[in-house]
Amino acid sequence: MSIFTEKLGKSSRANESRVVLALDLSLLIGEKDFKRKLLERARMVLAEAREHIVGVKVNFQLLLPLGLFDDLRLLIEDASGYGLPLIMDCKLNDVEHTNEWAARHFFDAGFDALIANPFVGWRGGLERVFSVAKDYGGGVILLVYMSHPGADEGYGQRVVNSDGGTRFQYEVFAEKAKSWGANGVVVGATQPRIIERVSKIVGGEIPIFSPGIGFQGGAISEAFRAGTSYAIVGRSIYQSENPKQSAREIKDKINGIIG
Ligand code: NUP
Repeated sequence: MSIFTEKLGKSSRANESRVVLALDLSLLIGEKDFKRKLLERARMVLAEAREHIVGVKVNFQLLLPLGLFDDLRLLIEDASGYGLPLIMDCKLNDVEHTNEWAARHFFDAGFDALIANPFVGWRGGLERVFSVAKDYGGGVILLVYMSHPGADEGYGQRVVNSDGGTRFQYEVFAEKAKSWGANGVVVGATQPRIIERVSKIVGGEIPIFSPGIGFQGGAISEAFRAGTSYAIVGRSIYQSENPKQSAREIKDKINGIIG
C-alpha cells in the first residue's frame, strides 16, 4: 500500500469524510495584489473546510499564479499540518522524460499523489511515472472517464479487441489501472452507469474519485450508490458563503448514503 493510500484512509477515518476539496479559486491577473489575495482566500477556505474533507486537490488555478516552490508551499504546509493528503491535478499526458520530470517536482514539493492520463500508454509514457511515485510512496490516479460531455469522444469510444469484438475505452483503462497498480481512478459523477461498470472491473481494489458534483450536474446519491469512493468537490464549497457548512453538508449527505 502506498503512503498516499494510507494517509487518505487515515484522514478519511479521522474526519469521517469522503470529500476531496478541489481548491480552484481563481482571480484575474491584473487585479490589484491578486497573488496575495488568492493565497489568503485559498488558505482561508482550506482552514474552514479542513475538518470535513479527506484531502485537497490542486489544479492550474493555484499552481500557475502561486508557483510550486514559491507561495504554493504555504498551502502545501497547511494541508500537511492538517494531516490532509494533497493531490496534484496535472493530468500528465506527455512522453516519459517530461512526465518524469514533472512527477519528481510535484512529489518533491510535497504532493502525495498526481493525476495522469492513460491515453499516453505505458512504455515511454507513464511507466517511469509509476516507478518515481513508488520511490516517493506517492500515488498515481488515472483518468478513466471524465465528467464533461465531450468525454464520450475519447474515454467513451468503442475500441476493437484482438478477437474482433468491441468494448469501451474506459473499460480498457479501468483494466490498465489494475495491471499498472494505480492508486485511484477518476470517473465523473455525471456518469453513474459508467461508475458502476468501472467499479465492477476494479472490484473495490482501487478507489474511484468522482468530480462533477453540483455545478457540472452530477448527483452525490447516484454516484455513491454506483460505487464512487471519494467525491471531488470544488465550486460548491469554495464559492459558497460558508465553505465550512457546505463541506459539512456534503460530507453528511455522503455518510447518509454509504451508512
Ligand atoms: O473529469 C474530470 N472532471 C473534473 O471536473 C477530472 C477532473 N480532474 N476534474 C476537476 O475536478 C476540475 O478540473 C476541477 O478541479 C474539479 C471539479 O470542480 P467543480 O466542478 O466541483 O468546481
